[in-house]
Amino acid sequence: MNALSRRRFLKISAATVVAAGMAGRSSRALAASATPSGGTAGVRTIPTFCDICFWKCGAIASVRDGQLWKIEGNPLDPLCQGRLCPRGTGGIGAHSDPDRLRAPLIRTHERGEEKWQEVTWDEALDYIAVRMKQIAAAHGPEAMALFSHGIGGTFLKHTLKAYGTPNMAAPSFAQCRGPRDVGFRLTFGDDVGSPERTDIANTDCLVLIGSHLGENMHNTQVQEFATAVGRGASIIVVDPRFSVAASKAKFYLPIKPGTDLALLLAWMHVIVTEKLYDADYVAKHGFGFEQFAASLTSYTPEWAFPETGIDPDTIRATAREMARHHPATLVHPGRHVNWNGDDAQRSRAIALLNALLGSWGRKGGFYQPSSMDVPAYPYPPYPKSGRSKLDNPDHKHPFAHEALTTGIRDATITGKPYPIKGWMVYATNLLHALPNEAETIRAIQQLDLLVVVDVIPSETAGWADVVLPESTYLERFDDLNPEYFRQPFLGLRQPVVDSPHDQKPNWWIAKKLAEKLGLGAYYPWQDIEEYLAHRVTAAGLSYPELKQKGIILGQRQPLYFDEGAPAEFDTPSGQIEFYSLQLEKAGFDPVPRYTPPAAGPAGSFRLLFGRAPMHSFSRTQSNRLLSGLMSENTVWLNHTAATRLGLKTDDYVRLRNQDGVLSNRIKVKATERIRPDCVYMVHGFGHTSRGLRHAYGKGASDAQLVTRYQTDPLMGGTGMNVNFVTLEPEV
Ligand SMILES: Nc1nc2c(c(=O)[nH]1)N[C@H]1C(S)=C(S)[C@@H](COP(=O)(O)OP(=O)(O)OC[C@H]3O[C@@H](n4cnc5c(=O)[nH]c(N)nc54)[C@H](O)[C@@H]3O)O[C@H]1N2
Ligand SMILES: Nc1nc2c(c(=O)[nH]1)N[C@H]1C(S)=C(S)[C@@H](COP(=O)(O)OP(=O)(O)OC[C@H]3O[C@@H](n4cnc5c(=O)[nH]c(N)nc54)[C@H](O)[C@@H]3O)O[C@H]1N2
Ligand code: SF4
Ligand SMILES: [Mo]
Repeated sequence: MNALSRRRFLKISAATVVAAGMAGRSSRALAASATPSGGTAGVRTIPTFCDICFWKCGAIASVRDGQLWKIEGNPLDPLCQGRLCPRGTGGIGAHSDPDRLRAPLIRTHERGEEKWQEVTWDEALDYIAVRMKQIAAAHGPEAMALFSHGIGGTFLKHTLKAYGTPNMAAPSFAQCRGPRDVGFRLTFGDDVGSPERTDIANTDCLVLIGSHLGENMHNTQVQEFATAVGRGASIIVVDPRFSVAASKAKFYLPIKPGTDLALLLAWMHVIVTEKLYDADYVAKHGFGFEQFAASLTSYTPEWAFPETGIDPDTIRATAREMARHHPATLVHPGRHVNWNGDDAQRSRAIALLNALLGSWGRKGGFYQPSSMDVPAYPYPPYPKSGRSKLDNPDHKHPFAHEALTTGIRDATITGKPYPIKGWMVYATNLLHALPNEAETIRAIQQLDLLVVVDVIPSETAGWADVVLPESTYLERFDDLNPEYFRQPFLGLRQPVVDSPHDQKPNWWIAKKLAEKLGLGAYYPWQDIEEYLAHRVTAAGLSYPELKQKGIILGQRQPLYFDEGAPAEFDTPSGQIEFYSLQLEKAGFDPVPRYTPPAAGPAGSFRLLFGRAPMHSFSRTQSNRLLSGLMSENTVWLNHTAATRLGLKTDDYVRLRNQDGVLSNRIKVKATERIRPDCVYMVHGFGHTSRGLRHAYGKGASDAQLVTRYQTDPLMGGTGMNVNFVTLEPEV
């Protein structure tokens, strides 16, 4: 871990212990799976895995005298190697959050007024089942959609498939990693996965384009980044903002936002014209190299300079630096890559640059992950739907291989290609995750039924007809996690403490709802442990062992081509497609082509956003331990621009976007660490839900300002870095 995040890590560890010690909540520890820890009297330790983000680090929770005490990394876990990130360490604050949802709620007033009455689980699930049956009778079961994010959605997906709808989507595709997966698939025939197959630990040259590791706290990657820095790897960071990662870089390129494709093309121009690429690798595995090379002719560093703001010498020097270290050069594919709407082609350019460097399938580049073979539970077959999913009508975005949240939202608004009348929303805060809040609310107003399953009263819950309070990850079992990774392993989430109120786990909710819908046959198991034990045993493994250790390791497979990993590419040509036959056939550019980003109104700043190490999206601002480390976000503004506007650090402003939307008040951070043409804020703040008593009104929401988005023609992702703001002093 790098020095900065390490310090933060230690800081939060201390804060956690103190605060947890003071919490005094009377949660009863679950003894069932506990293993006595070595020596500390009254302490039980229970292995599980974290859910403060979707990385799923193996964790060991300690319960002291019946109270949840602390949570640490499971040393057996290959993902976290015994260390959680600050958010994971502070995860116990999710259990003790006084603003948690406590009981099922049914709406009593207008949608959005946040007025409900507490009901029993039976009443809530009856209410939902009756309406779901009405929707199926009037419009067909396809008129129900599920939005879910994370492993906890598995059982609700099962119930909704059994009910007969194919319409289910997560924001992690169209609002996050979709373009990257498409760009890499088109090129290598496979995507980079999650956790990404990036061999950061072994790289000699790491290129980060926006990926702000150290603020983006995906644990494995941050640890491996620290290892790479410690080994003296050359780091190249491209970011309009001097990120934590930039502070570790040999080359920092403060690029003009939205122009990365120009830089990538110029880099490839240099590598091709100077013949610095891995010629053997390209000859052996590449398809269409000649056409690709010819397409780069005009993309000189001199051409890229006015586009990107990066001078030609730096472009050449960084291209040569990458080539010098190849194939152990890793141009990181990024994760949240929905920026400008040309994102799949930009991601494809990143894939192509890696292909030139020969890094796919090579040590220090991209390894071949594997997973353990854990058979699915033998459920009855789902009913066949007469109608296909409606998020991408006529395959308008031909390369969308996962469902589009925003496509379901569009169909809900228009009623086409067929009506959507009910939404079930699990562990996603759509009002913070999808661009253009007003469109989401318009869609919600078309519904006959909106059910939100959450742990806290999120903004989306504020619009629901029924709110179902879930047990947190520390209080429940979830589905098994047979992870795809360098080292295959199987992880188990299991309860550490009881839920403090009338909260229930997702599997229970999904099963009971299925029973009320007359779909009980889809849940032949009585209890989740029966299900889990069945699957683990079917995989030839021991469930008691998994409960005791939390992790079972699998057989490590060859990671690189020269170790015997198969050099196979699932593309039409069976090779790495420098020239994409699929894109050509679908009428798109077979090799990436640059179009400059549209400029904003005069005097405005492009709005950029990202992560802070101690928060996850919009889900942790209520967590008292994590909000203690950062209770509101700030807007980063270039120092010169701040002086021109008469603003200084800690002044409050409001941001107004190009469509007149005005944000909550937010503090200025005047800094040299950002270009003068953009501002930056951490995503997830500016909560407007009154039930979030602690987080309410603290900081501003980037999501509210993202009224515009640019849709990626290839795959329907929503580029959200296309909004512009001005700053208004708060008097
Ligand atoms: N403007 C803007 N939009 C974005 C992004 C951005 O940076 N800016 N980021 C994009 C990215 S990369 C992603 S991946 C998506 C993420 O989008 P989401 O997954 O929707 O992220 P969150 O906003 O954290 O919403 C998660 C919700 O799950 C709830 N939750 C937490 N734990 C549990 C649990 O155990 N059970 C249940 N039932 N609910 C739980 C939280 O309280 C919260 O309401 O957003 C995307 N959208
Ligand atoms: N602590 C924490 N860590 C997280 C998460 C979290 O919620 N909290 N969420 C996880 C998830 S789901 C995701 S998807 C990732 C997201 O994290 P990443 O994929 O690493 O990053 P992004 O959110 O795409 O980008 C943010 C960075 O891109 C820069 N940037 C903005 N515009 C441009 C541009 O035009 N060009 C370039 N080169 N850079 C630009 C910003 O200044 C910022 O540094 O983080 C993951 N890790
Ligand atoms: S990266 Fe952090 S928050 Fe995410 S699962 Fe791992 S420890 Fe938890
Ligand atoms: Mo994401």
